[in-house]
Amino acid sequence: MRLTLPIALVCSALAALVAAVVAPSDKAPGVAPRASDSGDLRPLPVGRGADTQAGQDVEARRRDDLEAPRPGGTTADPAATVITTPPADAPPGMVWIPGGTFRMGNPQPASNQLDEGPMHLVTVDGFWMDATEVTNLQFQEFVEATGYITVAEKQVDRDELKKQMGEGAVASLPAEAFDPSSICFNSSFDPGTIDKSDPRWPYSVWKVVKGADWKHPEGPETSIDDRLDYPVVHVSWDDAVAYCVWAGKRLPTEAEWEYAARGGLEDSTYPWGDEREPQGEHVSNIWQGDFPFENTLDDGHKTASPVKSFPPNAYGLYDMSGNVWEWCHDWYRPDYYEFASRRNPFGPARSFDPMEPTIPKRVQRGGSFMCSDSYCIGYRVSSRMKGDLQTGTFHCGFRCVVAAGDALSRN
Ligand SMILES: [Ca+2]
Ligand SMILES: [Ca+2]
Repeated sequence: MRLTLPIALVCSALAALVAAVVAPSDKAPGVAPRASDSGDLRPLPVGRGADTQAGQDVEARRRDDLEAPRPGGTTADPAATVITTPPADAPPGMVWIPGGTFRMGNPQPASNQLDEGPMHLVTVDGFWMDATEVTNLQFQEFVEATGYITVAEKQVDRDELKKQMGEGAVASLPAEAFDPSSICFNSSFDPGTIDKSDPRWPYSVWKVVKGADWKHPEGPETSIDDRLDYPVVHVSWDDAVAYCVWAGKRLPTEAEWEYAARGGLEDSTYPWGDEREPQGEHVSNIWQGDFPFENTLDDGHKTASPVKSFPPNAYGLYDMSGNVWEWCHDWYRPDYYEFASRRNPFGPARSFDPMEPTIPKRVQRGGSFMCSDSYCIGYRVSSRMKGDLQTGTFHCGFRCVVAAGDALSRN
């Protein structure tokens, strides 16, 4: 099924939908409702008693119902020995993340960061993680081997759209609304139209670009010829998973991602510590200046940067803060931390974003070159973001993991 975001930006019916919600981030807006395997999207009556003695049995049953199926090679048993030693040599391009227990989340989330709480202890078993975001070169190898076509390269599925919008609305769309396209920054937005007191203002700074896809990251006139070591972008969650399957890997869980991003530091704000620019040095690719009006480019990069442009964290992971957002395995729910398993959590069984409740979303982490302190601060290790799983954008990519248990089960 083809994403419908381009339609959202050209169809008045979807524009009304978009206008009804707020995305407090640098993220492009979500899209129309659509069929999904996410199932029931209603909010769940989740309590806060998961860590209390009372109601433990109820909570255990609730978790069985609410959490996603656990893959082979991982355990939810809190008594199981934590895997800290790699059972084999690291796969090429990956680094070992020794298992352990950490405090996940934000101890004092701001009012627009409430999904980062409650902070809670999580134990993850060891795994290998790609040292960098998946690059254009790596994705090119996948496409050449499989003939895979990403969502941004496909025509919009008219029949699918009818299910979401109704026949009349689809019939009124111009033919070009179905052309392959993806989402980029609208650098020609009119500053005079930006009213930051209006929560819908971020929608002014995005645009649908016909011909934008992973091979044309900023539109059809651009290419990856000189960007093979840049992170691949304009990939949907499904596209990322297809790559992972081909590579014999999977997407990291949200817990694995945050544990790895922290680099063994306790309660730090960033992968390297608590100062965003230690000793005045820029150590990540984000946005400097007043977003979206001015990017002062103090870190040297207007959009994406080659992977490894900045120092790695203590685990040897690059760009865990900034450059491009990274898809995670988990469905997104703002209340997931309230009922998540404490051992190898694998995400909720269903997606629910109160801001766009009809759109199934997966977690994204780490922020991007579009994140600034004047609006989105998604580059913190505890920051949570969510994206329509069928929408790619010019500032979201991914990296993969291989769990120790997964590797052992294959041997
Ligand atoms: Ca930058
Ligand atoms: Ca990143």
